[in-house]
Amino acid sequence: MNSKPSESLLEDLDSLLGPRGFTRDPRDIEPWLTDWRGRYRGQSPALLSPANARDVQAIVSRCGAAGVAIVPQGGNTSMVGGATPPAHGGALILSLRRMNRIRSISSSDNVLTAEAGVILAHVHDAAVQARRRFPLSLAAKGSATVGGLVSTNAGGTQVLRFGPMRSLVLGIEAVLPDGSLYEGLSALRKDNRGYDLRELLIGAEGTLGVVTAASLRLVSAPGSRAVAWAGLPTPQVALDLLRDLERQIGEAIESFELVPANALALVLRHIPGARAPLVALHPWNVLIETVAPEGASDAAESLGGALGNSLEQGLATDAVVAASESQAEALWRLRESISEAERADGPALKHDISVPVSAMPQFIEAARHAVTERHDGARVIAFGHLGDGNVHFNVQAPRETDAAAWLTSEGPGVSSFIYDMVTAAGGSISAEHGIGQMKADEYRRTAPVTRLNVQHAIKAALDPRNIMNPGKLLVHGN
Ligand code: 2HG
Ligand code: ZN
Repeated sequence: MNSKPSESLLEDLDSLLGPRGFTRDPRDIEPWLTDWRGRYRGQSPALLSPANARDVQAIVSRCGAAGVAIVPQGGNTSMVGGATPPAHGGALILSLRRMNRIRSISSSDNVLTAEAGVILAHVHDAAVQARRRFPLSLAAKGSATVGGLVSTNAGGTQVLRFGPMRSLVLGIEAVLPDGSLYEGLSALRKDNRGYDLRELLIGAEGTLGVVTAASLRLVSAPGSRAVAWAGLPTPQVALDLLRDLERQIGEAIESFELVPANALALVLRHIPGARAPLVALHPWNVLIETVAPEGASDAAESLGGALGNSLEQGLATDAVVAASESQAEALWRLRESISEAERADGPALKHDISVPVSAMPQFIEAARHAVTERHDGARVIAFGHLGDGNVHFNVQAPRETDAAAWLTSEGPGVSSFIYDMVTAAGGSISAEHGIGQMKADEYRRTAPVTRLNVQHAIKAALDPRNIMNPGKLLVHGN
């Protein structure tokens, strides 16, 4: 059990951090008590905003000694309530947003070192200025921060070619639960000295320490890029199209995102300025992005040629390649606005799941059928990263029902049902969003015992007082 922060601890933190780093004003704290989806709401007596890793060490040491819980927070874009404080109001929010300096960029090492509070879009800009790029992107790039991306092993829309954060983080600086500083920033490509703390901290959801900075791998800037949209009849044809394009242009493919007709319809309804990309509506669509290195022939030309061949084989019904950067952006906006459009449409159940890539088309159809058979009128929106075997299998309440009431009464049963199907298919109930508080119970129910035992042992070894983001990922012992 954690302790409530005492008045003397709060006064101590106040004098340590000063007015820019410490507030108890409810108006300052309010925006950080609720998650982006508006699904979780917590309470906290103070918001701590340290300026540097030394401040974080001092905070963690003091909270550790007092047994007070800390909830690290970056851009507050978690889909699973991972950065929302608990409702009992006993935990302190530790915001990394003030630590927003890019410490260094080396184009000869292809490494950018950024503090935890740097926003992803700023990492992108800095990399471009150095004539490089950081190849991880997601819809929340304007608010998601480096610390959160590391702590959730974020994925996004370029995993197909470059992998998730785990493949892009070379080193980490973090404050561990005992207040010590792990100085693991690194430009090394190879470092084989036993257990890797970096790997433990990536995806730990703030339960093993506070990430304060990370060294990120950069790749060369593309010579040109091409973005296309294709309409097709089924997810299986979509996957066949991907494999056919890989055969023709291989490595050039960076993104291959699946968009069903109902997700596109939500975007067209709720997102101002959104326009359908093809003349007809298709049951399924894919957004494809390819790049060509400098000096190679234009990406749009080779994607257009390859898509033309695939169309002739019946692997798409219709397709368009963006003719300009603004058309390319408009196509991406359709894809990246799905979460926002879904949120505007009302509450939904989110299931961020993976199965082996080859099994995904069949899984989507079978799971949709099974869910709608059990829950007449429930609406499945399955979209996302087909090429990674990861879709967001979201479920909306039947029309004409009170969505919030339906989600409360039916939601847990629907989610367990879907997670059982995923587990039976050898999949994961958390492909990219993490476990957070939303899936903690389901994770405990579905995870292999050995996996849970080892994770609890690691947690107990590093954070014996359970001060780091309690209630997330691992709950109630095992
Ligand atoms: C995406 O792929 C994000 O757009 C969010 O992971 C998915 O809103 C969702 O369910
Ligand atoms: Zn996603």
